[in-house]
Amino acid sequence: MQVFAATKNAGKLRELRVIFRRYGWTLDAFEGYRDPEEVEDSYAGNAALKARALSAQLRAAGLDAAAIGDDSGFEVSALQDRPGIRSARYGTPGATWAQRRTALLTEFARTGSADRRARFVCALHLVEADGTEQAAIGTIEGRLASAERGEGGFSYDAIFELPAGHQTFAEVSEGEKNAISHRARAAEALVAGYADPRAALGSEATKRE
Ligand code: ITT
Repeated sequence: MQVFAATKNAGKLRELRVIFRRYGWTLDAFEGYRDPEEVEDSYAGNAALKARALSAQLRAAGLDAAAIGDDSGFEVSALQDRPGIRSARYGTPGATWAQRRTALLTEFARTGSADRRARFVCALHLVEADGTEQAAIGTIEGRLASAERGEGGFSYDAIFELPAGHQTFAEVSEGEKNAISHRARAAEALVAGYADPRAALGSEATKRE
């Protein structure tokens, strides 16, 4: 299936491409995608906003193709799960990613907490060419590292430590991350639901509640 990704984040796009290739889906960026304001208060809500916005833009451009939105975030338990859905906007506006990671480690240190539990969450939302919608969420639990480590990945990867092996997401290979990540888990659930029409009905019913 041909799918356009509603994202301006190159790291996400690269991972989504590799992950969905396993299921025979070809993902591409849409040149000129105009991202909506992320006004919802949930990952799922914002993923839906992105996918629906791109779907409308594809239709306006005369393209009969599916659109997928990804809204994700990094949650630290000792910070009441912040930065969470505001992960892309954490810290000083215009800060570099290295500065944001340092700011988050500093904020955590100030709490004095020994609870380093942290997780990544990814919500995916698919709008097919015929308007059918499908949604899924994936999570990976781990810990906030004491200092950033590793050169791979993007954004918060260098400060997220995996429970097994204690490597950060920036220290493992792309293949290893894409085998277990929040994004991979969300994709697996999305494709499973897509293949099962009863699951699609279930998610529609949930949306209406
Ligand atoms: P789009 O909305 O254009 O997709 P964005 O970067 O604004 O891009 P989000 O609103 O979903 O994306 O914000 C999620 C934030 O969490 C963003 O800063 C990401 O870089 C970060 N993030 C998401 N997945 C990540 C991952 O696998 N590793 C590291 N950081 C991640």
